[in-house]
Amino acid sequence: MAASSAQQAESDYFSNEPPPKDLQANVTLAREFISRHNDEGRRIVLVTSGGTTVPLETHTVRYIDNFSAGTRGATSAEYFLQHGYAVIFLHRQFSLLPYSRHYSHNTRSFLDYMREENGRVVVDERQSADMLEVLRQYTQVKNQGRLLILSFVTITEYLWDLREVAQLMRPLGPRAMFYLAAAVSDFFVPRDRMVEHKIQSNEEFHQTEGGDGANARAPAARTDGRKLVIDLEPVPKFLQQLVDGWAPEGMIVSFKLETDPSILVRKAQYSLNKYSHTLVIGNLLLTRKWEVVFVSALEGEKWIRVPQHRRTKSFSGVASLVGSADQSSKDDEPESLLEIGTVPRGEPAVEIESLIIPEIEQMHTKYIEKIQAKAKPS
Ligand code: 9Z3
Repeated sequence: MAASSAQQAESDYFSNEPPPKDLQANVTLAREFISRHNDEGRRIVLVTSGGTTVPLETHTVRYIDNFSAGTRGATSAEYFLQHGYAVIFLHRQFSLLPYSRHYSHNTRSFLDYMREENGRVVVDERQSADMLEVLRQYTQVKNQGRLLILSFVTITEYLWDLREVAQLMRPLGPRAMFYLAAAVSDFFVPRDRMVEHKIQSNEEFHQTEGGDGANARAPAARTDGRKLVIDLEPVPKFLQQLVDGWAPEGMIVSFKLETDPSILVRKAQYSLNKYSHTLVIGNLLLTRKWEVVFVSALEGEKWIRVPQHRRTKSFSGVASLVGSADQSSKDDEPESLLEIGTVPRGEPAVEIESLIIPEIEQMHTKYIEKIQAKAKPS
C-alpha cells in the first residue's frame, strides 16, 4: 500500500473508532517506563500477546474471538527479561502473564500447589523448589521495574495502545523492539455499523435501526429472519504504519500464523517483502509449540525446532524456567501430538521461546550496529 493511502487508512480508522477509556492511564505508565529505561540505555521490547476480540454490539454481549491464550507472548516476555530487556507486555486481559503462567494451568488450580500446615498455608514440598525459582525471577524483575503490564480486549483497544506506545518508543531508536505475537483480528465491525443493543434472536424484538439513526449504514451484524448475518470489514494493515511512521528505527518482529503448511513460508516471505521489516516468524497452529520458521532479509529461511525428545506438555520443572509447554485453556491440538511424558529424567523440556529469544537478541545487536553505523558521519 502506498504511504499516503496507509496514512489515510490510519487517520480514517482512528477518527472513527473511539480510544479505550484507559488509554491515557496506559500512556502515562508507558511514558515513565520508557523514559526511565531509555535514560539507563536499556533495550525495550514491546511484546503483544493474546487474541483481540471483535465486538458485535456497542453494549457488548456478543463478540468474535480467537484461540490464542497468550502462551507465546507470556513465555517470550520471560526470556526477554532473562536477557536483560525491559518489557512492555501488552496483552489480552485475563490471558497468560509472565511468571504466573506457570500456575494458571487449564486442568489445575493454583490452590493445588498449596496445602495447610498447622493452620497456615504452605507451598507443597514437591512444588517448592520450582516455585522458588519462578518467585525469585519474578521478584527481581519487579524490584528492577523492568516489566510493565498493559491490557486490551478489543481490536480497537489493541490498535490504539499499539500506536501510542510505539510512538512513545520512538526516542529509543534501534534499541526499541516490537515483538508482535498477539493474534490480531483481520476483520472488524466499524463503529458506524455497530448496533447499540444486544442483537435479538426473537423476531418479535428485532431492531429496525443501525448505529447512527437516519445516516446509519446497514449494521454489520444483524438478523435476517431467524438467521444472524455478520459482514465484517477488513482491519487496515497497521504494520506498514508501524514500520514507516510510528517507530521507523525500531526492530520489528511480526508473526505469521497459518494452518496449511504448504503456504506458510510463502506467506511469511510475502509479508516481509511487503513491509520490509526485520523478521517474520512463521508458525503453524498445530506445531507452534515446537517449530517456527524465521524469514528475514539477513538470513533467508531458517527453521528453529525443539528436538523431539525435549518436547512435552506435562513437564512442570523450571530449571530453565520452562513450566508446562502448554498452559492454554483454549488449545485445540489433539493430545497425541504433544508427546506427553516423552522427556526422559534429567533432560528438562525445552520451551521453543528459549531458542527463539537468544536468536532475536543477536539479530537485535546486529540491527542496532547497522543503524548506528548508518547514522555516523563518514
Ligand atoms: C502468532 O502466530 C502466535 O505465535 C500465536 C501464539 C498466536 C500462534 P498462543 O497464544 O499462540 O501461544 O497459543 N501470532 C499471530 C499474529 C498475527 O495475527 N499475525 C498476523 C497474521 O498471521 C499478521 S501480523 O496474518
